[in-house]
Amino acid sequence: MKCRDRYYPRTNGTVERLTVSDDKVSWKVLWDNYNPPDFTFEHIKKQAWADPEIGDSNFIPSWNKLDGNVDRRSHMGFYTFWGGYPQNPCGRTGLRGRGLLGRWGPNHAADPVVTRWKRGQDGHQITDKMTNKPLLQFIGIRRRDCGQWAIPGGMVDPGELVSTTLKREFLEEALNTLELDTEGQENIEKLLGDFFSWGAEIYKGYVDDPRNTDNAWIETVVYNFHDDKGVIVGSLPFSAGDDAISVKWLDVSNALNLYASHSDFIKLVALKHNAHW
Ligand code: RP5
Ligand code: MG
Ligand code: MG
Repeated sequence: MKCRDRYYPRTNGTVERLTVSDDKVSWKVLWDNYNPPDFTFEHIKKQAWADPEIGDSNFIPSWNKLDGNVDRRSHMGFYTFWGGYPQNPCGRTGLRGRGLLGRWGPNHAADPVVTRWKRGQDGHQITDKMTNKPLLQFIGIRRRDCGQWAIPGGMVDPGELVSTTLKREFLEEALNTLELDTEGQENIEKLLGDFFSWGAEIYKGYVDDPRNTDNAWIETVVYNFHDDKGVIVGSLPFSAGDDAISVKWLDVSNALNLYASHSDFIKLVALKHNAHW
């Protein structure tokens, strides 16, 4: 859905996707003259961390495999090819190329969902009046690129363990550790202790991200780190950093309208805790 919006993100309406109706999303539905525009940002092509163009003589990727340090496997199973280009496992998006994404095929991300129970002044848990279920809260950030609220996630660096990415992105975006001196960073490590060692996997797979194209897409691993008593997370000095411009506790409910498919991930977290949604 979100990668079939008319305009590609950050192009000021200059890059328009071909309209793909719901019934034509699947590659299994024949569309003989399907010929969407081809777009990759010039600055992406120049990045050392990004893939070269397909057909470049120096670029001999091992598709669907761990390619050196670069994980080109998909959580969705084996992806197929058309004309030498990987095909988005969820179907047509109306745009070829990589857009804003660095890799052809899957671009791996990780999303840490840090939660606590919503409590009143006196510390008692707050329950929703309609569903009679306790209210959960999670740390959300406002994205610098589009202004939408989101989970403080980010891309997995080549060779990086997903467990490292989950903690690193949370620290960078919700605790602004990139701007802290050693003392500040050590203080946060002390407050956190082993908090990030006790996560639960919530989801693994495709993300409906507006940056996706027919040939490049984001996949993620979502982990929930829950602080049942709220003492650890209650002591953290939250401050937005890196690609986040604000950070705050957001109440978990179906009124959330988050970036990409992040609301779906939060719903899974709510179900896991039998919290209000
Ligand atoms: C998302 O893009 C993923 O779920 C993750 O939150 C994010 C990673 O991209 P950046 O935040 O690094 O732009 O949809
Ligand atoms: Mg980041
Ligand atoms: Mg991010």
